[in-house]
Amino acid sequence: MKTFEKCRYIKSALYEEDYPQSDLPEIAFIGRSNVGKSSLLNHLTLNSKLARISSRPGKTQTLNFFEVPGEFVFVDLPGFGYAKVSKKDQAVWSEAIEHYLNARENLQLLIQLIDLRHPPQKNDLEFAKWAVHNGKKLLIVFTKADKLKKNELEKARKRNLEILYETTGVKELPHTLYSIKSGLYRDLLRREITHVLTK
Ligand SMILES: Nc1nc2c(ncn2[C@@H]2O[C@H](COP(=O)(O)OP(=O)(O)OP(=O)(O)O)[C@@H](O)[C@H]2O)c(=O)[nH]1
Ligand SMILES: [Mg+2]
Repeated sequence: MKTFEKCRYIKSALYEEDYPQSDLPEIAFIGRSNVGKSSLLNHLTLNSKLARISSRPGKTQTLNFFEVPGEFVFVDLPGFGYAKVSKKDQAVWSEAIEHYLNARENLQLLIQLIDLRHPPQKNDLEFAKWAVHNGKKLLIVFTKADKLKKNELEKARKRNLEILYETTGVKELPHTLYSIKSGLYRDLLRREITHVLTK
């Protein structure tokens, strides 16, 4: 198992010339604003101070790079689809994300976060479709599982997978549930990531 706790902040960037010069495998967290990307990174690494989180959407405003020294790099991306951010900022962020996704050669895994409580939204689906059609390795993480009752979890997971299947045409997308309130989900996701990196 990789040593997730050693993860530390490297730098932030919007443009390619500012990306860290590293050829370690990279894993990027992507999804709508407020879905829990930065929280998940902190939970996964047992470091509540690593990435900044907020109950207000639009917190992460740059591509933020975090390294587990010598092993791999996590990239916490700004959220997409937050209407209250100015059109200009939205355009800068989506261009920055798009460029990163297309240009970064050491990007090995995309972890797409989707709120388990709601059906995937238009931009969630557009992204999943893009990733599948461009042959990217994609892992779907349904977040905030603690906000549903136990007997609602499976129903929500099935509904969301069904919608993703309709859009992407892929029947068995790798996926897992997550909640920052449970160590069980942390263990599962750590194992999944380690598995991808050692394949
Ligand atoms: N109950 C619950 N709340 C969560 C969970 N994950 C994140 N949150 C809350 O969701 C809010 C948003 O979390 P962030 O981690 O900042 O979300 P983000 O996706 O990084 O948002 P942006 O940076 O705006 O793109 C915070 O109030 C978190 O405490 C979870 O698993 N369970
Ligand atoms: Mg964030």
